[in-house]
Amino acid sequence: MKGTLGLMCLALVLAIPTRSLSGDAGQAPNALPTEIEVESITVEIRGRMFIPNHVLLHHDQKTVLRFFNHDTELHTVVAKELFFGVNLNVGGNGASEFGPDGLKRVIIPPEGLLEIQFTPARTGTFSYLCDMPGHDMQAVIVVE
Ligand SMILES: [Cu+2]
Repeated sequence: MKGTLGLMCLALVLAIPTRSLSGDAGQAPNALPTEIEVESITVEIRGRMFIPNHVLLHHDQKTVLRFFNHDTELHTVVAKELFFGVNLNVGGNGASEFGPDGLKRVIIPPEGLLEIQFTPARTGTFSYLCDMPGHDMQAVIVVE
C-alpha cells in the first residue's frame, strides 16, 4: 500500500512540472501571432489636434485603434461612418455613446485613453472629428 501511494505521489510530482512547462510553451507561440495579426494604430491628441491626422487601416484586418488625450480638456471622437454597423469593443476610460447605427461618439477625459477594437468592414476615406464646442478638430482614417 505504502509503495503504491509513494508511486502515485511521485507520478503527481512528475505530472505537475510537465504540465506547467507545456502550458508555458503553449503560451509563447500563441502570443506572437496575436500581436502580428492585430494592427495597432495610435492617434495622439495634443493642442486640439489629432496626430497624425491621417491614418491607414486595412479592410478585414483586426485592428486596435487608440486615442490618447494629452490635453487638459475633454475631447471627443465622432466617427459614425467608420463604425457604422461594425462590431466593436470599446476600452479605456472614455464615455461611449451608442445609437441605433452603432458607436456615435466617445468622450475622452484629460490624459484619457480610448481603445477601439474592431475589424474595418468597408474600404474608403472616413473623416472623424471632435465635436466639443469651439474645437476645430478633424482628421481622416483611410481603409484600404
Ligand atoms: Cu476636442
